[in-house]
Amino acid sequence: MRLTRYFLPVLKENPAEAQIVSHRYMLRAGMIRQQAAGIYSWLPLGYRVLRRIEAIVHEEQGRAGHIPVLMPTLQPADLWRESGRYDAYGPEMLRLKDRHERELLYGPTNEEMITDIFRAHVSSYRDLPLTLYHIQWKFRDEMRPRFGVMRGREFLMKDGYNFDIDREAALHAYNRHMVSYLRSYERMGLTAIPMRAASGPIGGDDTHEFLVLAQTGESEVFYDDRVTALKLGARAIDYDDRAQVAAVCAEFTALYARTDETHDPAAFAAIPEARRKVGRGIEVGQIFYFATKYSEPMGAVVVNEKGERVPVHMGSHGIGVSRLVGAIIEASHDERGIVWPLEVAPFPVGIVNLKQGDGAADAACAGLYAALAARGIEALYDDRDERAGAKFATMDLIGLPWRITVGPRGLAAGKVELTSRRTGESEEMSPEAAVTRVAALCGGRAG
Ligand code: 5CA
Repeated sequence: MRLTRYFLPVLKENPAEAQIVSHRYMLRAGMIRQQAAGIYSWLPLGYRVLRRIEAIVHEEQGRAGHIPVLMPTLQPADLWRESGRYDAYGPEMLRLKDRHERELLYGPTNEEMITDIFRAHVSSYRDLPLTLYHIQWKFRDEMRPRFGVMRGREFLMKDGYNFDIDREAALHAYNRHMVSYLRSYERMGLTAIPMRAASGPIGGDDTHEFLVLAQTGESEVFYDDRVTALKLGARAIDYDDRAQVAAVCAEFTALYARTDETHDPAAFAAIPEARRKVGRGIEVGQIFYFATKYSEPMGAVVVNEKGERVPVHMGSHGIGVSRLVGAIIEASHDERGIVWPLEVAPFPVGIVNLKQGDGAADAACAGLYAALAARGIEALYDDRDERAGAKFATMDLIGLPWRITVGPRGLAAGKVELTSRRTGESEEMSPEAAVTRVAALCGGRAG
């Protein structure tokens, strides 16, 4: 993408309304625009990151055997009357009426609707296990929308729902979600710690939240420092292997890690003092097992092996897709701007032309751009007629992992400069070598 043909409305000044760094940088980097309290448009750069996060979530859910669907944002109120949540949900639910005075709501979550789909089409244990999910906009009329996309009113969520024959099968689904979530967050460059939590309006006793440690997080967290070192890494997971998946979950939940809602001061005090940590965290996901809370009142029943009609065991599992954009920035930035992890970066590499209009520099940049494209790498080429300082400031602000700098002086010696946004380290090399190196560095990343 050539910057002169793109839409990147960067702001020079710090927006007064932004209290935390991710909100500030998202506004300054032209990623979002607020349209009403807690409601945002996603501008091209922000939209790219959002799409990349979605793609990771889809891939990892696919690996776990979970099936994508798409349910609407508007839901009939009557479905929610069946579960008893229409009245229980309170003022967070946006309620509306259509021209026929039929009551609708803008979905804050989808337990009822997915249960309705299930009961209409599934009636035998032979069709289980089944896990369906979607990535769809939600609305919660939060009392205090704040921190940009972190606590929005309209926000993008991945929500998945498992249907299983009994508690054991449903707990395996719970564990599959935990592992696939850990893998998703790791791919986004995040350490997200599963912490035992409270279930709130979703229900059930078994629930974990996933927290990214950050000073600006809304939850107070208490944890054994060793939990922050756990990594899934490249280990192979067989999602059908109940024992293996359970063992991974046991490994990641054995050490003390809780939010203020479930904190147990006595258990915490038993951890050696040097490892006892109190901090703050951003909740980027939550998983629930709630047995038959929705299947019983809504009649989601299957015939089991013995020919008996039994309500299915369910759970629901959410990832805050739009919140993650802010959470990643909170976890990865410096005083000059965002530092995107490669997998979620809007572009993997930027090209800075230090002297636009110089024949050799223009030709070298065009050549680099084409050679990268031929290897499937889309660069953001800053071809504006701007001073070098302004171009560097923009690149630093938008945080692309790699920058290739091209100028007449370097080119006279056959060199361009490759710079890492994260370390600031630069190396001179030929344009061909820069292309090969960037291709190698971008390894697994598509696009
Ligand atoms: N039905 C369940 C699981 S699918 C559910 O709704 N869970 S939740 O309430 O925990 O939401 C899932 C995730 O959505 C949260 O972990 C959080 O990351 C994100 N989320 C919740 N509320 C907001 C909000 N107001 N703004 C941005 N993200 C939010």
